[in-house]
Amino acid sequence: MKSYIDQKDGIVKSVCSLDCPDQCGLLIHKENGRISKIEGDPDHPVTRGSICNKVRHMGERLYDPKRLVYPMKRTGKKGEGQFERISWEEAVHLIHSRWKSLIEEEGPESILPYSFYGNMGLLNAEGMDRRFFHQLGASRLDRAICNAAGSAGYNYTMGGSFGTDPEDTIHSKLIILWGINAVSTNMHQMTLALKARKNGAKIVVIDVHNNQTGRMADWFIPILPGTDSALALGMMHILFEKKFTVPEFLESWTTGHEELRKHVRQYDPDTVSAITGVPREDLYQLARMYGEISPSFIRIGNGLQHHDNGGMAVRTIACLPALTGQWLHKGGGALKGNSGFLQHDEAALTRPDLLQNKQTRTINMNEIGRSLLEQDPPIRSLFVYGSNPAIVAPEGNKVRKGLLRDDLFTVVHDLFLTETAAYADLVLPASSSFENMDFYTSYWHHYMQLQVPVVEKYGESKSNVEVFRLLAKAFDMDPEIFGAEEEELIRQAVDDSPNPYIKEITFERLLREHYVRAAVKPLFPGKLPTPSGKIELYSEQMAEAGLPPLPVYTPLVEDDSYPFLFVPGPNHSFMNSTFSSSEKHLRLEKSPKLYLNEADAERLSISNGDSVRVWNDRGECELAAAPGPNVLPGVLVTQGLWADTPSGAKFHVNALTPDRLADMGGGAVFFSGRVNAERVGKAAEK
Ligand SMILES: Nc1nc2c(c(=O)[nH]1)N[C@H]1C(S)=C(S)[C@@H](COP(=O)(O)OP(=O)(O)OC[C@H]3O[C@@H](n4cnc5c(=O)[nH]c(N)nc54)[C@H](O)[C@@H]3O)O[C@H]1N2
Ligand SMILES: Nc1nc2c(c(=O)[nH]1)N[C@H]1C(S)=C(S)[C@@H](COP(=O)(O)OP(=O)(O)OC[C@H]3O[C@@H](n4cnc5c(=O)[nH]c(N)nc54)[C@H](O)[C@@H]3O)O[C@H]1N2
Ligand code: SF4
Ligand SMILES: [Mo]
Repeated sequence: MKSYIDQKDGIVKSVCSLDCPDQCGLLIHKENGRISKIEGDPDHPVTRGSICNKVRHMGERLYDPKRLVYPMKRTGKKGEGQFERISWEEAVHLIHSRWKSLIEEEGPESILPYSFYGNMGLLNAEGMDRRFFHQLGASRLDRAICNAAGSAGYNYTMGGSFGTDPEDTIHSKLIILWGINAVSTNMHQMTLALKARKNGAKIVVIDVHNNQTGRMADWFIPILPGTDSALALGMMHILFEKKFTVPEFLESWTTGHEELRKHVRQYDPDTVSAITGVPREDLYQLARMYGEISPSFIRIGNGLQHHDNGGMAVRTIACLPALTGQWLHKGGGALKGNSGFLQHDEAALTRPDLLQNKQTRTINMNEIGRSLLEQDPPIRSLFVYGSNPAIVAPEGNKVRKGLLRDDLFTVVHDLFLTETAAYADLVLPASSSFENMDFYTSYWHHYMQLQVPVVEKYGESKSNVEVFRLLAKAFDMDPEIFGAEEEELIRQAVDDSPNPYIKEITFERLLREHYVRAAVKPLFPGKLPTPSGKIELYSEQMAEAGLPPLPVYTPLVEDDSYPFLFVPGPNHSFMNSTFSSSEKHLRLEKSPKLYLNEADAERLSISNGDSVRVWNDRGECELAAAPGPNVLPGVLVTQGLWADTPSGAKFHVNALTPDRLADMGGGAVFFSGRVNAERVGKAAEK
């Protein structure tokens, strides 16, 4: 196996491990055995040498003096963050003995893994851990916090995570960035869109916030939160009425276009304008542009699906390209995610057979607070890795109350003493992705990438794979399955995968070529993995699942009568809560702002910079007001999942977000909560 660990100096090809669609190729500079610089790899076919500021400054995070170096056990009260050093041997012994008695007394389902994609490497994020917990028979986690609703909606329409090739989008003549803050969250899609614009394309942004991306658009269309499916249905109404549709495409490659044509008559421009806040003339103009310009490409973001009706919003938008036959044009179509193309052999890697058909319970991670407090029989132990639920999970106050339970044995494996780790009984230090071997599959572009270890593991840190290997050993699990080395695991997952798109990809090729492209062909002419093989404008599958078989608009749940919808999304300089305690990234981001419409600000006597308390029955936070025209009346927007600060600043936005589940996929509804707001302090005099 190729390793650069012994090499003291040099430049090594690498890959960004963060939960970001771009999955950039990196060059890691090494000096005296340490990473001295991180830059983009100009040889990467899509990301071509440019990377974001977050990762350019990643080095500071890797060598941050706050990084965890050894295992620790709690000495103070839960939540206080008081710990003392222990050995790995003791840590593994403590986990093993506690879990062994829990399994004997209450069964393995009393143990719950809780993880997400702090590191997108597949062995570490969803490899050895899955094997271990399957064999243990622990409760299962439904990892639905990110894109579950939208993926389910897109899949009903298109059969899987298959969309336009982003590299083709330079050929598009109309690019609609719909509910995605691409400048911050998918920067290379923005680069490609700007290239297309040089060739004459128009960029339209549809968002509830005229943010970094909206400001770069040729046309920014503000929309009321949770009303996107109504807008798409209004577009369909006009497309059918004005005969912008392409009957041959509808006939050959879709189901239910006749039903849809009749069905969308009810979504007339006046009705849709009243729902969405998009003026009637703008709706007509948008539909006309969409009907006339080809190729057109819709990049469907994650923001618009973090709503009660998020699955249907994505399902509805995903129908649009079929109406105008865009899938037949290079650069035309839509993209929610592309992970279907690079799908590895998941069963070979995660071994669901080890569950032995046991009907273990599944807990939705969006309900973690409620589950910790109310689940019966109770969760007695939580193993957290690659995620920071005390900051990122909805109903944050419930989450923290749950983590405070004295009878809950919590283990947190992370690079830092996160807010969640502060509640742990045991804290284990994690190695960074640059210290591990793993493979990566982008959910946006079509390249699979390999990470080989670049530097020694920091302190006594261990990768997720190593930790679960150790635990498996303590539990006497089969060494054939649990002793497998990283290289072997990658071969199992990739080399003989049944996915035809990656038939030619092997461990050897990854090692040699660094960036290996899936054998992607245009989707049409072709057969989709939907039941009909076509784009399902009418979906029998949805009817069977008790959902409306045709796209519809359903209003958000009115959970209370507070006057504002609260949209707390991610920010430019953090990656979810990652970097929210890094000094450099904090300096770049300064402090969280509350964007509100100037009319609302005036009514509430709120001026720029004033401290505003935002609250509902779930909790509160305090943010600095930024009134202006960038959001519609009745909407409050803030960006960033901020860390708990030593000063106790109230930045925990998820204290206010609901833990309801979306219409599909058990998805999260971070942006569908209602709140009130009041000024509590004046802006400091400048
Ligand atoms: N810099 C940075 N990059 C990131 C992340 C990060 O934290 N920071 N996080 C990563 C992760 S895990 C993900 S999932 C992606 C998320 O990245 P995106 O897909 O961009 O999703 P969000 O940023 O959550 O929301 C996108 C936009 O949706 C808007 N929005 C909210 N509600 C609605 C609505 O009802 N309708 C419409 N049309 N728009 C709405 C928000 O104002 C926001 O501008 O980014 C990834 N990349
Ligand atoms: N209000 C609001 N809340 C949101 C969102 C929002 O838009 N608004 N977005 C949601 C979305 S889309 C997502 S995806 C989630 C993301 O939420 P999380 O998945 O919790 O993401 P992070 O906050 O980045 O936390 C990742 C943690 O993993 C750790 N880590 C990194 N690499 C490794 C490793 O190799 N091993 C181990 N053991 N740990 C590692 C990092 O140090 C970090 O503490 O947040 C959700 N929460
Ligand atoms: S976070 Fe995204 S844009 Fe930044 S380096 Fe990683 S993959 Fe590239
Ligand atoms: Mo996400």
